[in-house]
Parts: sequence; structure tokens; C-alpha cells
Amino acid sequence: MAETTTLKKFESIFPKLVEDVLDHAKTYKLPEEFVSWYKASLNSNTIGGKCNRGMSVPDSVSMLREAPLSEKEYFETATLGWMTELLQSFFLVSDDIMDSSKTRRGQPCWYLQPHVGMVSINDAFMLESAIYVLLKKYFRQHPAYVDLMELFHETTFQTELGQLCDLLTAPEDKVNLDNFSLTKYEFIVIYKTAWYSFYLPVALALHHQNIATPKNLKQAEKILIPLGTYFQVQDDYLDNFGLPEHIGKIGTDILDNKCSWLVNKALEIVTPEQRKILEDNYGQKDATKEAAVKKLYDELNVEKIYQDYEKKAVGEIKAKIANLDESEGLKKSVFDSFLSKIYKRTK
Ligand code: DMA
Ligand code: MG
Ligand code: MG
Ligand code: MG
Repeated sequence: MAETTTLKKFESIFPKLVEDVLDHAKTYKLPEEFVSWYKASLNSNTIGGKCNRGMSVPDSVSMLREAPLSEKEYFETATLGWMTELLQSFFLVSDDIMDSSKTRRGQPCWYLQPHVGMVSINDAFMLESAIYVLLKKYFRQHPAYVDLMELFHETTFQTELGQLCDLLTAPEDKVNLDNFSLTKYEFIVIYKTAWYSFYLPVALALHHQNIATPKNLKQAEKILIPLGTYFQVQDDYLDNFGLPEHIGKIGTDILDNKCSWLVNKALEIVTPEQRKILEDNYGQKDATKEAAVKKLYDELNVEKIYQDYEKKAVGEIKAKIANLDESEGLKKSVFDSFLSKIYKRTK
């Protein structure tokens, strides 16, 4: 069994990467006060999460190789891992502005922190740019440099498509429940979450090892996209049923008129009277109305529907993993490890 990284070990790499990015900014003689701002943004927005995505790059590489990594390989793959975390922080800083969220990882969202405000939009762009500074510094000579770069670009585009659909399906103060459907839901979550959170780390691991082929990338996709869909259903479930002190954020999906898994499931079983409750209360920035929707979810026992879904989805994913053909270099353990990290998560 290949070793798995720890958060402590993974986090120990990050300060060096911050220095690398800042050194690059300093080549333009960026005045010191702005270097400090960038440093604070990199640290505040990238550190403090679970780092499941990031850590899965070194872990996947060591499982693909069925061997522990040398120091150099660990540094390289953890760097790719941190680049996925930078991509995530770029998305989260902007997502929290667009979703009017209040907290993230137990702290006020970056845009709500003192003196930040709309500077956070540029900060988000600069978190994204840091990816390519690091990619160039460490992988310019790698045979898969262009593949790695294209993968980051394509995954970013996919996520932006997902965010676009997420936002346009949730117009502020214009509630139309007919707009929601599970088909639309599936598109939104595959694009806004599954590609970057699940496919990206494994595709990076395959490219790092120079063993990516159209076939094994497709095989990985067939498991990781359903896994990512399950992950976002959990996120939607936790938005309403999770404890803010546990998940580090306060749910906003009802207030934001989101095409959430929960509202789609509720719509499948509501009576006309209950549908009226949704029509009158969903998607408005009003805590009393939000509470009415939460009460309806309890009456409809949406929690039980979620538990049944989870059982079925996990069964299907496990079957896909069991049927994986390992002859193109993939290993079942890569996928088992992802599943065990998120199964029945409460945060
Ligand atoms: C997550 O959507 C997607 C991205 C790209 C950040 P979300 O708004 O449900 O995430 P969260 O619940 O973390 O705000
Ligand atoms: Mg959000
Ligand atoms: Mg969002
Ligand atoms: Mg959410």
C-alpha cells in the first residue's frame, strides 16, 4: 500500500510556493506594500481548508506507481496539488461574492474582511495567475507541460460554464420553480464541481507520470464525474442540514434561489399546497421565508430521501470501481481513496 500524505506534510510545501510567486511579482519591482497584500491573499484564501483535492495529487501518483515518492517527486506532485488548491481558492473567493455568502472555513469571506471589499475580484484573478507562475517555474521542462497547461485552462473553462448555469438558473428575486430540473441540476454540478474537484487531480497525476492516454483519461472520467456529482449533492445537503460550525460556512442556497438538489427533490413530491409554500418563500433574501422552506424540507423528510440517494449513488460508484480495467495504468485504489474521503462526510 502506497503511503498517503498528511495535511501537515502537504501544508509544509506551501510557504516555498508563496515565496516563488512573490519572487516573480518582485521581478517587476512591485512595491513592498503590494507584495504583502498578495502574500496575505495567497495565505488567507488557500490555507485552512481540508485540501482533499490538493493532497489527492501526490496520493494518486504514489498509488498509480504503487511505491512511495522520493522527496523530489513529493515536492513536484504536492506543487501540482497546491495548484489545484489555488484554482479552488480563485473559484471560492469569487463564488462567495456571487452567492452573497458570509463565512468560509469558519472566517468571514475574503470580500467581507476589513479593507478588502471589491479588491477581492482582482485578488481572485491573481490566485488564478499564481497557478501558471508555478507551472512555468517547475514544469517548463516536463514532457507534459502543454498537457498540464491545457488541462488547467480547460478545467477552468468547464467550471466557469458550471458557475454560469448555476447563477443564471438562480435569478435574484425572480423565483420560477419550473426553471429547476434534475437534468439541469446534473449539468450544473458536473461542470461547476466534478471536473475541477475530482477529474483534475487524477488527470494531473497521470500527466505527471507521462502515462495519460485518451483511454485511461476517459476511464477516470467515467468514475470521477459521478463521484463529483455525489460530492456536490452532499454539499447541497450540508448547505441546509450541516452545522455551520462544522462545515465552516453558513448555507445560502434557499436565500439565493439555487437549483439545489434539495429543492429539486422536494418538487418531486410536494402537494399543490406545499408547492405554494415554496413559491411564496423560496429564493428571497428573508430569514423568515428561509425558515419556512427549511420547515417544509423537514416535513417532506428530505433528509431520508438524501440518505437513500447516498446509499444508491455509493453502490453504483463502488460497482464502477470494481469493474475498472487496470490494464491502461489506472489503479482501483486511486478511486477507493477518493470515495472513502468523502463517504458520509459531515464537512
Ligand atoms: C461550488 O458551488 C462551486 C464552485 C466552483 C466554488 P457552491 O456555491 O455550492 O459552493 P459553496 O457551498 O462552497 O459556496
Ligand atoms: Mg457558494
Ligand atoms: Mg455558488
Ligand atoms: Mg454549496
